[in-house]
Amino acid sequence: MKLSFRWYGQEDKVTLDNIRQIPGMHTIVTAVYDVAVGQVWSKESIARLKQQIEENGMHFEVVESIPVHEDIKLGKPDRDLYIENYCENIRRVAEAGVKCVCYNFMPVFDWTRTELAHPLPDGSTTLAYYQEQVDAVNPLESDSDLTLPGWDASYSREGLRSVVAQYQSMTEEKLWANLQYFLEKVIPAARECGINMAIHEDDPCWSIFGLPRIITDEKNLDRFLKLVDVPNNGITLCTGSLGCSCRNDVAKMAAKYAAMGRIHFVHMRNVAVLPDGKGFEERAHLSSCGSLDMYEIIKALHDNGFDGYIRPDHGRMIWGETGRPGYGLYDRALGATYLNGLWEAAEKNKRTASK
Ligand code: DNO
Repeated sequence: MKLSFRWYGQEDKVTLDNIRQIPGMHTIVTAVYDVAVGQVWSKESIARLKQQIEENGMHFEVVESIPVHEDIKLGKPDRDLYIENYCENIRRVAEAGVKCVCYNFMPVFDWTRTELAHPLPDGSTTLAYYQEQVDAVNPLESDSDLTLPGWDASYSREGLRSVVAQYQSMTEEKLWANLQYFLEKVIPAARECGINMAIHEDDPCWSIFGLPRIITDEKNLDRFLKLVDVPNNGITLCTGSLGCSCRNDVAKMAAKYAAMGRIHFVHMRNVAVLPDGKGFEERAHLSSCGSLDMYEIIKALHDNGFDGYIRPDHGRMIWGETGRPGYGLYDRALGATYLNGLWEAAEKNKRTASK
């Protein structure tokens, strides 16, 4: 595995100087952030990222994300233009040495939480999702300024309402068809320049605000991989996105999709699933802090030949750190060292077992 860390560019309070001191750090995961969704990234911006990262002794091999324009997900007539721009971005990042591109196909809202600084008993704060708070919001009617992390902040209140309204007649099957249309154009372009595409599961992995969500469980991931059945059409296994539903056996999925060679990127984090569908709280990475068995997941990846990129996902805020929710330095760095430890254990365990 290649250990990686997400960095939001020059504006990020967490610096490349900080990140390079985390043991075993290989790859920086980032993107061009100053271009509107659907537009082509300038070669200069991509080259600048590469240079900054390499000057700090790390590699620029993963992009998270090249976002998918809503008109592609909605299947609107101008989607071909946006898909062509998408393919051009793939070619441009490949030229700079990128090997893997993470993206998602969630209508309108990316990852959604209802509390950004939920206090935990040890004095840290974390991200949480309480279903009843989500159920109380109707983006079509709400007159509050809805902004939560992960949401595209460029929407005005009216803009958000209007894009949500366009999905009112969208069924899951229609969204599948639009995803297939996108993949049939994008995957051949990615293959040509050696990029592995890695779709991120929907977070949380169920419908919110009445919008369809389809990248949610094993059955749907099986269906997704068959849409274009080549290795470049793969997944980002996000343990927290899948693991917030008890229906998903994340270790089993890790084993299965790693053995198929279809996991190109892994987001590792732990969640505490609340009883009776009440939601979930994000927790420290350590298995005993949440509902997921992180060792079993890493072991499943390792023993099934996973050799892609892995990054610690969201961290809590600890030691008084302030910053981008989920993306501070300290708790993610603790997560990274824990992942190093789990991987070393899985490796040595397998070696001992085969002696
Ligand atoms: C959240 C992230 C997601 C992810 C996108 C991929 O922390 O994991 O925002 O980057 O869904 O497109």
